[in-house]
Amino acid sequence: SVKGNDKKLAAEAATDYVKDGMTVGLGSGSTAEWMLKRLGALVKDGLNIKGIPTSVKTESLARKHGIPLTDFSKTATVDLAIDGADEIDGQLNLLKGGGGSLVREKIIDAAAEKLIIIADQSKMVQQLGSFPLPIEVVPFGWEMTKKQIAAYGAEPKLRKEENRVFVSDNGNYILDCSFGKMVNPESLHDTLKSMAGVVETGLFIGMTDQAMIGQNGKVEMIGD
Ligand code: DER
Repeated sequence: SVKGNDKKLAAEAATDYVKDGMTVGLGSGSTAEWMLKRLGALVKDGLNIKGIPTSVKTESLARKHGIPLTDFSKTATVDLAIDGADEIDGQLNLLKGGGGSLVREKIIDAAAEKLIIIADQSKMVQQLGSFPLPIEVVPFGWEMTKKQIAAYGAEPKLRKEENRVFVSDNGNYILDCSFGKMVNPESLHDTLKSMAGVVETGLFIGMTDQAMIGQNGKVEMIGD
């Protein structure tokens, strides 16, 4: 219960940065769900925003909470994105994708003027990589892509959901790759991203402006 509360506190602290008239990138995951709930209440109280969801699941939750939605055919700017993470290091580099939404998350988070990450203390790490790195790959030739990635020391595992291969919102597969602690996550991302068949990795390097970290009933803000 305390843990859940810390996620809720972090999410609500981030929503303080949502101003009238904003287009807001809506993140995915359990911490982001607290953000959606809070934004729904603020919209009900008259806050005028439009959300761009980072997953089909977030889209349906946003609709449930009455948050008006838009998309990139209607808007060229995202004023603020609020998203979760699986790991956050001291430079606010992230490992994301535990929920399988990393491709749309990265498109929206990268487009945002400002990116605020919300999490509890359990996500803070010295070095990224203890959590398996999710890599989205094209289904065609995924076994070959897996082999290429394995050559870099990971054991890529095809993500399954209830014994069926997990298919992302974009119709792709996800390989969860245990690289272990990463000395240089940026160069690892660049190497992986250049491989044929790789759509995106869960390494979000140099993208985060601020993090709201909940711990023991308090929220610490990291970043500018
Ligand atoms: O997949 C992701 O990157 C999501 O942001 C998610 O992993 C965040 O985790 P949470 O459910 O603990 O917020």
